[in-house]
Amino acid sequence: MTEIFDAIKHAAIGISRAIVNADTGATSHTNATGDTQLKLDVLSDHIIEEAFASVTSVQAIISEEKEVQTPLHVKGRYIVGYDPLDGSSLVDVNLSVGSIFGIYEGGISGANLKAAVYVVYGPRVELVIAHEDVRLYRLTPEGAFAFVRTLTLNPKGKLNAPGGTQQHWPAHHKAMIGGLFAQGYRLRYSGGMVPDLHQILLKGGGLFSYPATSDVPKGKLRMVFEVFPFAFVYTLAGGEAIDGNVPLLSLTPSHAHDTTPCFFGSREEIATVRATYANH
Ligand code: P6P
Repeated sequence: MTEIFDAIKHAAIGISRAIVNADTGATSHTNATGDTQLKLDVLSDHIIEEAFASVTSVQAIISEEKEVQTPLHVKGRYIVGYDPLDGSSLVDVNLSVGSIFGIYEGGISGANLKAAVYVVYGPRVELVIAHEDVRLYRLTPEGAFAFVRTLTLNPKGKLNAPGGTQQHWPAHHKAMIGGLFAQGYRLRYSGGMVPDLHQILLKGGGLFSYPATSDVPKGKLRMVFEVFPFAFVYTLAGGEAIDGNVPLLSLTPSHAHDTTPCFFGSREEIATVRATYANH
């Protein structure tokens, strides 16, 4: 697993440099989910693909930006699913973006996820590795990722990151989100999954939600590249991650680009979600 983490660190440094001056224009292509691909999406994907080329423990890599997986080493133990630059359209307005990685063994499903890594490209470049525990690293001026601290979620937090278009939220979801704000939760939502979930994790807890809505009835976020890795991180940090009813890590996609409604948070907030969705 160490050589996988080292490859991700190498790619993260390359992507952090590319973001600073890259052309953020659109290509004439769309990815498998129908999103318009930015030149920076393609460049980030290429940087990651190059970083994994010599990692013999990786059997294949599968990118959110590609329809099919790329075979690497036939005797490799792991398949790495990744979103090379999540929220890339936010670079244009100089907001934080991120890369997300899930390391799977024995097939791609929530139960087969063995480790997760994400990178936040913000005022600082930070990287979180979830394996035996959840560890925060920060890129130093010398170009190394220095360990900062382990991360855990309190049983109850203060932050609320409500995703999705409010006009399309189901009524019970709207009432639940309104109830949290009525209790004094602070709204923290940038439209970038990685910095939004990173903030809740580092600030002790709360709730990030992207529900099924009338315009995206199966949710927007992708199981393999985004949802499973963060479900792994939040669960290992002492929180929970569900689709409204069952643990997200109990799900198996029928297609690599499948999406799901998702709720990540501290235990008390997830209990509120479970109670809200129990009859819907
Ligand atoms: P909305 C970015 O495009 C992304 O995939 C995630 O990073 C983010 O959480 C979500 O979409 C934002 O979606 O519909 O709230 O703008």
